[in-house]
Parts: sequence; C-alpha cells; structure tokens
Amino acid sequence: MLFGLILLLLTLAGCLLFAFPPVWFPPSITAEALAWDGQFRRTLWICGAIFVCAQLLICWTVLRGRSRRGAGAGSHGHRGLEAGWISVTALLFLSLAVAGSRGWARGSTGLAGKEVIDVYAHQFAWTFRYAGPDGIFGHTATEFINDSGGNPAGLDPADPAARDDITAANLRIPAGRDVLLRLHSRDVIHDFFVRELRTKQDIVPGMEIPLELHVDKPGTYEIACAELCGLGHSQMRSLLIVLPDAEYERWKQERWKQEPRQ
Ligand SMILES: [Cu+2]
Repeated sequence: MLFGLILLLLTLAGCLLFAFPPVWFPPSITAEALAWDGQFRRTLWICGAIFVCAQLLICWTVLRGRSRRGAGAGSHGHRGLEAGWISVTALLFLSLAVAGSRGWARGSTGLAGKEVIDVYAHQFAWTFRYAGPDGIFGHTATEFINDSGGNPAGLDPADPAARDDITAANLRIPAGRDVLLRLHSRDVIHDFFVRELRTKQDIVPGMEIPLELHVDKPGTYEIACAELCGLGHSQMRSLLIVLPDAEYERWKQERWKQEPRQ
C-alpha cells in the first residue's frame, strides 16, 4: 500500500517537474535548432505519456494486489497483449527516428552564395580564417603554424593569396546569410558546440568537416569544445558573434587593414 502511494507521488512529482522545469534550453537561433526543439518536445511528450501510464499501471497492480492479500491468482502472461505493446513501441520509436532524421538528412546546397569561414580547433583555442579581398583562401601548411608569431592557421607567407587572409579568435558571421564553416583540427579530436544552434559537431584531425548555418538574429553566443581534448579542455572557449551584414563587412574591411602581412 505504502509503496504504491510513494510511487504515485513520485510519478506526480515527475510530471510537475516536466510541466514547470526549473531550467530549460536557451532560445534556438536557426531553423534547424527550432526543428530539433520540436523533435525533442515530441519525444518528451510521447515517452512522458508512456512513463506515466506504466507508473500508474504499476501503482494499480501494487494497490490491487495488496488489497487482496493471499488471494492473488498471479499472471502467466498474455501473448496477444505482449505482441501488441512490443509492436506499438517499435512503431513509435521507428516513427520518432524517421521524423528526427529529416533534419540530419538535409543535403549540402553547395558553396554558391555562402560566406565560407575556416575553423581551426587546437589545444586549447579556436582560430577562424576568412578569405581576403581576393575571395581566395591562400595556401596553408603545418610548418608555418606559429601561435606566438600570430599565424595559428599556418598561412604560407610565400603565397600572395594567403597574405590577405584574416584570422580571428572569435567567430563573426553575417546575420541573414548562409554561412559554411569548414571545420579542421590541428591536433586531436575536438567538438564545435553552440547551445543555441543545438549542434555538436566533432572535428577530426585530417578531415575537413562542413557545417552550414543561417542565423537571422544578431547576438553573441558561446562556442565551447564538447570533446575532452586535454588538460586545458575547459578553457577551450570562444564566441560566435552574429553581426548585421553591413557591420560584418565593415569589420572585415577593418581587419584586412590591421592584419600584419608577412
Ligand atoms: Cu577541444
């Protein structure tokens, strides 16, 4: 009896916690993040409803069994019921998986019209590279990497196309435009994580991993590394700064003028 009542109270407390959560996700800033939120809510409601039904059934079984102490006939199962709930559960989870895969299945739309930015993750910082006024990303090589010398991306000083590239410690992107991030790692596996994008993308050494973004609203958000990458992992943070388009272009112009040329 007491066990049944405690279970009932715990189920009610669980429902209240989900109905009035003390903390929740920060606002999402892309269409994909909104779709992610929708999928999360659908999954939560379906699993929550199943959880509540299961708990209530257990409460009912406990309370009923206790009230007929000694007279329980026991149960030897019911093939039809078992086959029914296994099929319904499988169908539910498959439907959720198919609905959730739509966001991931969105194919790349190519480079046309996109603001391309190279991202370099390294122990324990981020470097972002933009093409210069020529619109060409210059040659880079590991041998030219020099963090203390201001060349964290390894720009080739002999390549004229690399001389006008700009590098920055924070990621600035234009609001309302398609952006393509090309993720690179200089050493170990890192992970590009922005809560408001609902995106965690691993960055694997030796691979160039594309990540497309389209953020309409200007704002500043934290970029964190979400893959334990060494002793300084917790300090591997940066900022995603979404600027109005004109302000973004002005910032690039200013940086081109300031950038030291080898
Ligand atoms: Cu890292």
